[in-house]
Amino acid sequence: MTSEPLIVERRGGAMILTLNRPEKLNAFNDDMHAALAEALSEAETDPDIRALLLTGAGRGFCAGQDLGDRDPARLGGPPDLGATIENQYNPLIRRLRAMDKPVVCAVNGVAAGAGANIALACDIVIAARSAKFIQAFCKIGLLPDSGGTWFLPRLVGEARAKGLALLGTPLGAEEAAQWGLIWKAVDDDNLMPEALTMVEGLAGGPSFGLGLIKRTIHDAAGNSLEENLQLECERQRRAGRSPDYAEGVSAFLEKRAPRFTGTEQ
Ligand code: LHQ
Repeated sequence: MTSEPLIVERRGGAMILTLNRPEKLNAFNDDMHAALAEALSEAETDPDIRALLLTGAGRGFCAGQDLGDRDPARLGGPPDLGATIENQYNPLIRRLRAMDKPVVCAVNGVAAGAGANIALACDIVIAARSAKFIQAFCKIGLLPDSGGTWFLPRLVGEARAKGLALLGTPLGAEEAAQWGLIWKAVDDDNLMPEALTMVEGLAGGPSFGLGLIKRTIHDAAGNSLEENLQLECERQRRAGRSPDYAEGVSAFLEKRAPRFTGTEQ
């Protein structure tokens, strides 16, 4: 019997995506890629979805590509890994980054290869203390993909990026948080409660403003200070016209909880 490679659930304004091939530590096959792409399309276009949570079923988060499906011996020759990257992994990373809605990643266990870098492409990474991040590519003659060569040096600096990528040394969640690779490590039992509270909070937040925060921080990676000062100015002008700004200020002054709608107008 085959089960769904991705479990999609909604909790209020949050979409919860659970990679679901636990017997393979949620390694990606074509079906899982297709299911995730479909769910992300739905999240992009449905205004009722205002935040996402990505996690894994079982003891692992994701072990990257299912190597059984890209085995030169089984395939009778070398597969075109470039095609896999171009058609599956790169579009996934682009979508996670371009999504105007915050994406939380709850790393529940080992995150290896592309699995580690898909986590890093999410906006907030919270990991179980027992989880490990492994740039496993160097063990099989590959280089970090799914944005790894871009994310790693930006998050932890070139020295640590090279150590992780050239040695493939597993990095525990606690150290990953200390290094600034992820937001935080939590006790295993607290992972899902904390991640769900976080994503539900984000889903009830001022979504237009949250989208601008994400986009403007991303833009900063390729901009000068002057360029980002300009962007901040333009986008703050728009944010300041949103109903959520008015509501946020009223709620603050009236000492009550805000009720955000998430819209620009
Ligand atoms: C797996 C996998 C896996 C299949 C565990 N595939 N079965 C992009 C484009 C195209 C092609 C190439 O790649 C890429 C990007 C990439 O992601 S390349 C990197 C691919 N990933 C890896 O190299 C990691 C491979 N896995 C491991 O090194 C270990 O499984 C880790 C360190 C993640 C976990 O070790 P353990 O906790 O000791 O678990 P295990 O090794 O016993 O795995 C459990 C099962 O999952 C096992 O199956 P079995 O039938 O023996 O119980 C593994 O074969 C299977 N599995 N990863 N990527």
